[in-house]
Amino acid sequence: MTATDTTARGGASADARADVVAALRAQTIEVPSWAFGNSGTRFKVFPHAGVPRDPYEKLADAGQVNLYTGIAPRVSLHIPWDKVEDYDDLARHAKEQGVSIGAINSNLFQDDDYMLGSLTHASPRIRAKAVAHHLECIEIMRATGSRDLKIWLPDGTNYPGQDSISGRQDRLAESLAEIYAALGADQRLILEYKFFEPYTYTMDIPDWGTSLLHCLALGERAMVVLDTGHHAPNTNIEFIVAQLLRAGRLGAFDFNSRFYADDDMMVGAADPFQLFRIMYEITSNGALAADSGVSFMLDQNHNIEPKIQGQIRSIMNIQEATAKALLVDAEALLAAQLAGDVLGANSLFMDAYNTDVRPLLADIRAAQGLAPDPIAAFTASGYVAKVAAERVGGTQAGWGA
Ligand code: PSV
Ligand code: MN
Ligand code: MN
Repeated sequence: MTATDTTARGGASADARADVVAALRAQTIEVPSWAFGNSGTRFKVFPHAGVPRDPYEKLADAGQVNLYTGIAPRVSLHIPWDKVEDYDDLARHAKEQGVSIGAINSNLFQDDDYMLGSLTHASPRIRAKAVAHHLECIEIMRATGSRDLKIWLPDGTNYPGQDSISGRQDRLAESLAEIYAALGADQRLILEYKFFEPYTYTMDIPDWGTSLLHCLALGERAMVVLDTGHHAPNTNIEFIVAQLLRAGRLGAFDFNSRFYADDDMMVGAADPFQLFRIMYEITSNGALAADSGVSFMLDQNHNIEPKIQGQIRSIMNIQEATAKALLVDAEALLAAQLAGDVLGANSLFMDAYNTDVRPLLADIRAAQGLAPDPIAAFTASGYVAKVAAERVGGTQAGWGA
């Protein structure tokens, strides 16, 4: 099968096949700077040779992911982990590596002051400190050309009665409004939710509904971030995707996969069928295009697998799920749905999912001058051995830095 002569979608016209190829070629995925540093569980962090010592080296590694996949042109930063003296210079360096700066992530989870909350804290002093951190992040966005301020709020409570649930929501709404007011006209606030952890009784933004309500109150440049690892088991994530798209408020994905909790494993590793179902909601609702406003980001921590290859694998998994979703025969599916043909509709869906799209993607890469197998090509390049020699003796940047 070739990119121009795919038989994956039986009976599909040459035009439809060309559309699939064009959509895949236009897809982009953002990688997180923190995926390149050492990270682990609370039990052990396994060190990897050649791990970046500063944000510059993280961007160099991210540049490799883009070089071999051709679809990872942006890198999310995390402040203060990626703090530097000169952000114009960092943005210039990113450009030299073939990438640009994506979302700026704030950090509200590593400061002693935030034990009982940050943007929701009962103390006006501590809320003001948390708001000021975001104003600093917005300055960094201006210097680096970043569009999105990403907030994951770790606030919550551990015990019933510990604090007022609604009082905390009021304080959160006020803090968010101050941050939103500081954004430029071309900047967005993207707001993540997570059902538990670090707190166990309540989280202040536990679900997409809470995030959406805050976004609606803030204004049209406030959007929800859906982290695929932040849901209770068996949650129908594609349903949430469809709802947020209907509301025009799906701002971004944090892609990863989970077996038990917020595992941050490679996306598509635990449940490739779920990833396909999610991507089908995206492709069938016209949300894949760059101008859809949905940013496709990875949020992963590679503990035992090599980091750059781990990012490449995740990107390939998303590409495969996207290709399969694009191969669903929309016309035939609609006809089956309208006719009440339950089994026929499901078969059409499963036919697309069960298609081996790897040859199609290899052909698309070859047509772009990329190696058909990006992981093999990257591994053969010797980059890891080269940076391991150059970066000897440093301490890694990132978590805890
Ligand atoms: C913590 O749960 C978390 O994994 C969130 O998903 C954030 O997006 C990420 O860390 C980076 O702050
Ligand atoms: Mn996340
Ligand atoms: Mn998470």
